[in-house]
Amino acid sequence: MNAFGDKWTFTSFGESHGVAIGGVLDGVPAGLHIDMEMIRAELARRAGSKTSPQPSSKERETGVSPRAVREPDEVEWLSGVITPSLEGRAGEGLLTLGTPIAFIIRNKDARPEDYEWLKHTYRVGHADKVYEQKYGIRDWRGGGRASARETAARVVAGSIAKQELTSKGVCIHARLIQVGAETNPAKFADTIAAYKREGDSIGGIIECRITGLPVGTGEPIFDKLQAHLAFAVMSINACKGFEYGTGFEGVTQPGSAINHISGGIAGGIADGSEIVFRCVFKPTPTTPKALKKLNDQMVHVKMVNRSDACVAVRAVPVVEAMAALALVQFL
Ligand code: EPS
Repeated sequence: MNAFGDKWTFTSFGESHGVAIGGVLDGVPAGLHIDMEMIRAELARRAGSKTSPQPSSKERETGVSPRAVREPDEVEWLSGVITPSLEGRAGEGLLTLGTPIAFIIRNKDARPEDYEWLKHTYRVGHADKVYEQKYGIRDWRGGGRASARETAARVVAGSIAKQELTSKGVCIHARLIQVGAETNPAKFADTIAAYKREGDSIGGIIECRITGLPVGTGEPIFDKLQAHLAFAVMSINACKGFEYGTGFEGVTQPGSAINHISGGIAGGIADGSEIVFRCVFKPTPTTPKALKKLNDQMVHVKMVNRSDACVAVRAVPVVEAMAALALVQFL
């Protein structure tokens, strides 16, 4: 389904080349202050830049989707918030009303015509085919509902959740720790650029660290904290694996060497230490190389340049957003 969470319920909607993508966030208490600058900064990170909505030339070279760069990602608030001045209060940002918060982000750089030739052709490793098999119909314009564009709505909702968690002393911080086989962050950009030059893509691993979560957060047996984090993170497009604590690599170590590593969670309950989880993102299936196989004439060159060479780069704030949406349910 398209809704996440039972206390703070986030519903995501919209297709990549439709009018807009957006969300409804219900269950947010009244009177919270929303820092708009923080939301803008998170959206800019998601679009490929840490500091501004316009990625640097270096970032652009190294495989960030040019469409994501061009999309202004301006949030239009439809309900659930008012400006502090309407309440006779000073300050920037918005105040929550306790009613459903609805917002949209218009798709400004939608170019469905670039995708027309994929109407009846399915990309290998993409969701196109199963969407059509399941529903008998699909929005073939870009990635449709399965496009990473949808993650912008998650970042807006997640940022609100993150602000609430921060006010309670909970900090969530994710970073890219591996690109392909490369683990030196200084070499990530060049590694991605090399795959991009080949018309190819590469996967990546993100590590997320959470501090300040009260001991006891998490509800055994079926609502274990790690199960909720995994459910949230694995719902992100292209995410193929989740591990925490000793993870998969722990299998090669004797218990005496690794039993002290809890990953911040024991028995599904936060133990008060830092929570550390990792997740892996596969290489983007929409690449010039893959599309050339589908269309030898390559008449639709424009479209092939629209995807990321390493989607894990832009997934970092999305992982934080989904972790925040998972954790805020426990407050
Ligand atoms: C993406 C492919 C392109 C990207 C998109 C991520 O979208 P589409 O094929 O749907 O036009 O531009 O990124 C964004 C537009 C964004 O805002 O993140 C993909 O393959 O996931």
